[in-house]
Amino acid sequence: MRLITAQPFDFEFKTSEIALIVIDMQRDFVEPGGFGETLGNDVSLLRSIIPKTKELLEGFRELGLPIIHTRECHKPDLSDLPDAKRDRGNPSLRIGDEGPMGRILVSGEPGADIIPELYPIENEIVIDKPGKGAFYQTDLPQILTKIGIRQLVFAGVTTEVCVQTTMREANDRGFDCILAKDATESYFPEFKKSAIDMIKAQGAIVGWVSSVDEILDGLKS
Ligand code: TIU
Repeated sequence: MRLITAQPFDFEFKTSEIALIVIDMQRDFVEPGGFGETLGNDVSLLRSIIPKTKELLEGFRELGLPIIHTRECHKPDLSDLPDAKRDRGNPSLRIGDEGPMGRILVSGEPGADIIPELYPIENEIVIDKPGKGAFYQTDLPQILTKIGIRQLVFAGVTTEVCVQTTMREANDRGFDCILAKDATESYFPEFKKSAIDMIKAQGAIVGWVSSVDEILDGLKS
């Protein structure tokens, strides 16, 4: 039995069944002028996790374990963008509008791409998703089945929005999920803390929580 030290209790895993999923580390969320900032957020808060997320990514690369990156973005014709999502709230620019990094949250634009520090390399899977959850209107379920994955290590942004939504989708589909708490961040520190508390409560009702060092120690031991 192989173990990662975690909360609320150690996480059992099989090397052949575990993958890393890095959620939405896109310029639109972590750089000025993108979607995150149009919503009124201080995007600099999210940049603090880049070094630890890079360590996690490089650890998985060294071990030759599968890596999935997601990007929240929409088709250029916005046919996959519900009016309810485009019209919500009072952002300074809406999805599809032209911003300093191209059209906000549109596939193929510089802002929708993954930040250079964490850019995918050959053979890593990249999933474009129109929703907050990565299982909604994507090929992710079929891809995970095809490569035999049943356990997911989560990193990325934001903790209580796309990370938590995807963890809950995965949990309901029978995946064991573990969140790297120092490789995820929110625009709201109190929401990050609450999301982590919710995930691990009630005997890991959504999943486990651990650190990058503990995850890599467990995988390498
Ligand atoms: N706004 C916010 O916190 N997040 C998102 O809109 N998407 C993701 O979390 N990726």
